[in-house]
Amino acid sequence: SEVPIPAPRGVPIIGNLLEIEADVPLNSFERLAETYGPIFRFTTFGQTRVFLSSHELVDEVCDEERFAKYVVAGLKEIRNGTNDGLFTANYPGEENWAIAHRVLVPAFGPLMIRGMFDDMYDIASQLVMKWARNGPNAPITVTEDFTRLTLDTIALCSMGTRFNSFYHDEMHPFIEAMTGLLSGSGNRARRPALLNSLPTSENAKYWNDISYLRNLSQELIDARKNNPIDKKDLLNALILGRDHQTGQGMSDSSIIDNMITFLIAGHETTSGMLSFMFYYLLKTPSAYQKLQEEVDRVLERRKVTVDDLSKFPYLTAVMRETLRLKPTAPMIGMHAHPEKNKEDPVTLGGGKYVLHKNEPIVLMLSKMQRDPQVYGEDADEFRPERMLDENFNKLPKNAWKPFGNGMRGCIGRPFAWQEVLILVAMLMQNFNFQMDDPSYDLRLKQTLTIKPEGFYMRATLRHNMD
Ligand code: MNH
Repeated sequence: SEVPIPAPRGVPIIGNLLEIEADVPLNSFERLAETYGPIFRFTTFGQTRVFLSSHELVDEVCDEERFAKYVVAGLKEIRNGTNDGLFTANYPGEENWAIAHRVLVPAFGPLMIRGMFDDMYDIASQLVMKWARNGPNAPITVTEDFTRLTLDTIALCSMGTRFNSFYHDEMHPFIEAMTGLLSGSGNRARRPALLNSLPTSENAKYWNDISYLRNLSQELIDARKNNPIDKKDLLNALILGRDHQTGQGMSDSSIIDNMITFLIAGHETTSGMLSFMFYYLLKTPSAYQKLQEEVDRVLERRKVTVDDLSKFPYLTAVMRETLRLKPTAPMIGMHAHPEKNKEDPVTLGGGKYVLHKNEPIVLMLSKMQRDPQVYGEDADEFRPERMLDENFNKLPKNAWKPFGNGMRGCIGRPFAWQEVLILVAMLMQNFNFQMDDPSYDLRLKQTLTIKPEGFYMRATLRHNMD
C-alpha cells in the first residue's frame, strides 16, 4: 500500500533551495538522506525530484527494462558543447548515441587499451620527474598535478596532441575553454532560462569557449586525416571506426562531440579518484604498507610493463575501495524508461512510493555504497580487504556502481583503470609519501564531480633515480 515520500518542508517559490549549501551540495543532500531516509523528495521552483540512497531502491532503478538515464541540470547544459555525444545523449531517441556506442565500444576493448600503455607511461613519467625535482621540502598540490596527468593523458590518447601541462603553470587554452564550458553549464543550470539567452558578457564567453573547443578539435581531426599514422589510439578509432550495423563512420561533428566528451568525462573523475586514494592511504598506514609491499614484490627496481598490471590485487582493491567511499561522479540522474515502462503511475519499493509523471530520480552513489545492509557497521571505514576479488565478487548486484549503470555506464572505465594502475605503481615504487599537514581532514570541492580541497602531500625519493 502507498506510503508518502518523505520531504523537507519548503517555502513558497524556491521550495527547498535553502536546504542546500552552495559550495558542496553533496554534503547537504547526504545530510537530507540521513534525516529523511533512503528516499526523499526535493523541490525547487516547483520542480520535484526523488533522491535514493539505499541499495535496495537503487537496485530497483538499475533495471533497464523500467528505468533509463536522464540528462538533466548541468549535464543538460553541457549539451551546448557536446550535443548528442555519448555522455550527454538522450537515448532512446538520439540515434547518434547508438552509432557512437557501436563504433567506440571496441576502441575501449582490452587490446586497444593495452595499445595505449606507452602514451600513458610517457605522461606518468612526467609526473614522477616533476615530483622528484620538487623534492621533499615543498608541498605538492595533489589534485592539480593529478589533473595535469589525466588531462595530458586523455588529450594524447584521444586527440593526438600534447598539452604539456607539467611544463606550464597556466593551463593550455583548450583546458581553459573546457573549464569555461563546465562551470558555465553549472551556472546556467542554477538560474532561470531567460537569463541564459541575454547578451551578457558571461554568455558571450560561454559560446566563445564552445567555438574554441570545436574549432581546435576540428583542426586536430584534419591533422590526423592529412597525416594518417598507424596507431592504436582513440583518435584513430573515432576517425576510422565503422558501425558494423550500418557500415557508416562517424560524422566530423559527432567526432568532435565525443572528443570533447572524452576530455570532460575522462579527466576530473580520474584525477579525483587518484587524490582521494592518496588521502585514504595516508590516513590508513596499514593499507599504505601493504600496497608498498605489493608494488615492491612485483616490480622491484625495474620499469612497470603492461603485463605487470594484472599482478596488483591489493592495488585493485584500494582503487575499488576508494571509489566506494568517494565515487567521484557521486550522483546520477535517471527517470522511468520513456518507452519500456508501462506502469502508470510509476512506483518504487514494490508499489509503496508513487512518482510524479517523468519525475527525475537521483541515485546517491556516495550514500548507497555505504549502505550498512550491504557493507556492515564499518561501512564508513576505508578497508581495501573487503574489495579483494573473493569478497568483491560476492557483493550483491548493483552495490558498487561508481561507473554508472548498464548500457549508459562508463565507456572509459578500462582506460581509467589502466591509467591509475600504471601511475600508482610508479609512484609507490619511487616515493615515500606523507601528508603535508598530518591533521588535515578531508574537505570536498564539488563541480560536476568531487575532489579533495586543500590536500597537500610531500614526496621523498626512495632511491636515487637512474
Ligand atoms: Mn566515465 C559515463 C564515472 C572515467 C568517458 N562515467 C560515466 C558515468 C559514470 C562515470 C558514473 C555514467 C554517468 C551518467 O549516468 O550520467 N568515469 C567515471 C569514473 C571515472 C571515469 C568514476 C574514473 C575513475 N569516463 C572516464 C574516462 C573516460 C570516460 C577516462 C574517457 C576516456 N564516461 C565516459 C563516457 C561516458 C561516461 C563517454 C558516457 C557513456 C554513455 O552514456 O554512453
